[in-house]
Amino acid sequence: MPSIEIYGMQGSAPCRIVQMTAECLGLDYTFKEVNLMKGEHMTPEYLKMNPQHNIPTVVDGDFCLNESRAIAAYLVNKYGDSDKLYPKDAKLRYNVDKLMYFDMGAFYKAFGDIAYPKMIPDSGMPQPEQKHHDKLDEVLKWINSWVAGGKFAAGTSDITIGDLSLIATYSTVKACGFVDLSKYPDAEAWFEKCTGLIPNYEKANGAGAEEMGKWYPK
Ligand SMILES: N[C@@H](CCC(=O)N[C@@H](CS)C(=O)NCC(=O)O)C(=O)O
Repeated sequence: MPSIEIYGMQGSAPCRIVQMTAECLGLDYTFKEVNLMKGEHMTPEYLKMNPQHNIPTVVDGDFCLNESRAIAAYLVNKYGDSDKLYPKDAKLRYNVDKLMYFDMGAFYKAFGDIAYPKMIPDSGMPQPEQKHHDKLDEVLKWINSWVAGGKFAAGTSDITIGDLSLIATYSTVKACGFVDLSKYPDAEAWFEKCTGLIPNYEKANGAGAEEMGKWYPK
């Protein structure tokens, strides 16, 4: 199995999606730290790999990729010895794609609207109001309903990259500690089940989520 390079930071949820995908595939990877606080994502070398200057960037041979969920799909397409993580069946693939778009556009957005203004007070982002907490509650209720009865989020019989994408955000919400997740018992059970299925979970996601959680003022 060849090796890929993942450029990023452990705290970054998008980087953790890629790491969890690599772990589930048994793909060898080298993690290369790109410290955003030190501006390492703006160097000419990094911009050559990823002109969008975000993390993660993945280097697979002479191919440079960015956008974490698209990277996860690419890795399964290229290296998966089955399509379980990213089913080829049109309806199931739609379910998985929907989760990944939902994670980026709704779940992480709802989390970020609350967390980032607190973590980075001088960001200029407006401080969260009740409506932002209500939105995150609505999103979590949807997730809770999708995984009710012990299901994976896309309704598949195996974990998919849709679950991995949601887990990256869910674990970050959990680590920040501002939501009482006991209100979503099916989501809690799903989270525990998924973390037990992802090889090297702590290295790939758990420790990074905790690191990110420390930034949220307690
Ligand atoms: N949609 C992108 C988001 C990546 C992203 O925004 N990464 C943040 C860190 S979590 C970043 O690199 N920010 C610095 C920048 O965009 O210049 C993905 O999933 O890969």
